[in-house]
Amino acid sequence: MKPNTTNIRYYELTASEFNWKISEEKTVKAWGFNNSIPGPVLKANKGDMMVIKVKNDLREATVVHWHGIRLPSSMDGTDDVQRPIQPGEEFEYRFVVPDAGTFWYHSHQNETEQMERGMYGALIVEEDSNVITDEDRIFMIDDMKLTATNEFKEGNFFQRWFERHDGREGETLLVNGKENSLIKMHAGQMERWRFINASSAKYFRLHFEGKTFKIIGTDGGLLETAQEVNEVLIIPGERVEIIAGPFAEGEIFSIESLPYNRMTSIKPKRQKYATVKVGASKPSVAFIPENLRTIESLASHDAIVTRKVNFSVGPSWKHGINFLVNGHVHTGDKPVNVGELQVWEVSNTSLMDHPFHLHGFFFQVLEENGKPLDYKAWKDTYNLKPKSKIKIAWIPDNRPGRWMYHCHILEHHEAGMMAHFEVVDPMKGAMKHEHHHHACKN
Ligand SMILES: [Cu+2]
Repeated sequence: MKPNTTNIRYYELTASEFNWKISEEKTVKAWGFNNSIPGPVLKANKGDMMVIKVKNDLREATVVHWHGIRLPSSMDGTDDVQRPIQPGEEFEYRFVVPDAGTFWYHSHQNETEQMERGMYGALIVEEDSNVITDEDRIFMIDDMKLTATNEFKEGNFFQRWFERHDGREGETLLVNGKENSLIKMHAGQMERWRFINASSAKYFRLHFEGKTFKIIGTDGGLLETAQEVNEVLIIPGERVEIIAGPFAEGEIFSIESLPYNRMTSIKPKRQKYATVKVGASKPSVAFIPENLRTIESLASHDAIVTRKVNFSVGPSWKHGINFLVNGHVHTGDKPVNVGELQVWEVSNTSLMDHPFHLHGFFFQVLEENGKPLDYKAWKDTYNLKPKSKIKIAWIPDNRPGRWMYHCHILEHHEAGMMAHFEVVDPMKGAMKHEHHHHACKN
């Protein structure tokens, strides 16, 4: 029996600069949490209260965003809702984790530099489900663009122009902060592998040299049923949970990314991230139920659209090209009311892909280019293909305040592809009005 009180999970994160050894040959001047890339894994059970004290020992301000957690607006970790944590200062984040799943935290200030240098970590919320596996592992995927002397240099005008346009991709491929990791597992076992794409712009197309695996979860936790595949696209910000195995003793294979053409000047390539080596067999206790859980549909696929949102690019005097939401950079969108079903058509009229990320709320994708999807899932990040549109449904539950949505290619976000909006409680608005009248009478 669980006690009838909220469990508190207390953590301390210190952001600082430190030397991080990526491989025998490469050490970088990293920025990160608790002298590690990724930062520590934060764990909780569904319903726990997390208290996370963040101390900033960097020479510049930072804020920490808790990607995917349905927390109060004031705890979202953006400069919309808090004063950034200045050098030498600390800030205590405090929120309940209402959903089980694979989440992550990352800097939301000067992200193109702070995240590139390593300011991210995993946040895992355990469920009370019947999924039993032999092992539970986290794979934080990232890539760094380093100079020949392993520095994060900005490059010349043209390199910066392309970085802003394409997003920053590098040749140093990391799994949990290390290059060329070796993952050892036992034959005959089934493991739960949680992938988190923490890179600035890399479209990671997970592949095990053709071996099949089962997708069991994504951004907002478990799917309804496992999906057997031999590859899955994981875009920046997105999470995918899979069941890996059982494999046979002696098997060796790569965790790799297949080429993905997201229509930039970067040439799509097949890239190896890590190696898996299957050792002696061990008995398995794994059990993956047929029905993982039920996901109630928020709306039917032909639901009437309540709002249109458009991602596009346009000409800019200063930069040559601008990254826009509804025709503007760093724009504002209309407020939404607490409890009112939102059906948004989110279109991408540009010729390149953009990962759409909504802060603080999960949505369901009802349609993509007019067609329903293969299976239901709770999402907070979804790929907008070039010249395409999706229809999403979500409900602003009772967490009024300031929120945002944006492209999760960090350079595009910085260049303006984002919108702020407010969730408002119309009842509270009315009450305030009443109070005002009382005040007048008195
Ligand atoms: Cu983008």
